[in-house]
Amino acid sequence: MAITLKKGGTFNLTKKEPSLKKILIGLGWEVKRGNALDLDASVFMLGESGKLPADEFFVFYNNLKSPDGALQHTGDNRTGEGDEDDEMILATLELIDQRVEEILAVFSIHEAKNRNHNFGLLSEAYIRIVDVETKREILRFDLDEEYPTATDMEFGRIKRENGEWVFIASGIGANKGLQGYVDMYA
Ligand SMILES: [Ca+2]
Ligand SMILES: [Ca+2]
Repeated sequence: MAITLKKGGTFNLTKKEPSLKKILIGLGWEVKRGNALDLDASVFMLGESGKLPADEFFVFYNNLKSPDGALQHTGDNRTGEGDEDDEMILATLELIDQRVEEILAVFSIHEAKNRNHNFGLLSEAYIRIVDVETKREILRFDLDEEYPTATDMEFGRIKRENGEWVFIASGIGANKGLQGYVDMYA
């Protein structure tokens, strides 16, 4: 059975799933009826300083692969239609650059300010982690709160702790836009 985390919950991937080699970070959402918006999943691979070791460690729809070859974004989804993962990032844990201490999964609404979009127009947003080898879902975090003012969010974070990878269901809503995260971490 997959573990369902609540906001703030953590899960030690290395300890609980020692055979884990390659994971799929799946993000899904639905747009409430009568609305249309483009949600984007991006990943920031941060070093000890809390910054990207190089710009290319920001993986998103225009930079699908991290320079260490560890992370692969499978591409942009513009509608969120369907129950399956809408955007996905594959991660090979042993390839992750040694400088990387944290991997942040961020959701942002494309041109949210211009189009007056926010998370209140979304439903059933989730992040989950799947073992690629066995196709088994290991954990998921369903966004069960409403975020009517947020246009973007740090959804989950995978952190290196004493050589182990720990997932944190962060769910921190914000209004900085994707560029705001880039400014913070680049
Ligand atoms: Ca998208
Ligand atoms: Ca969907």
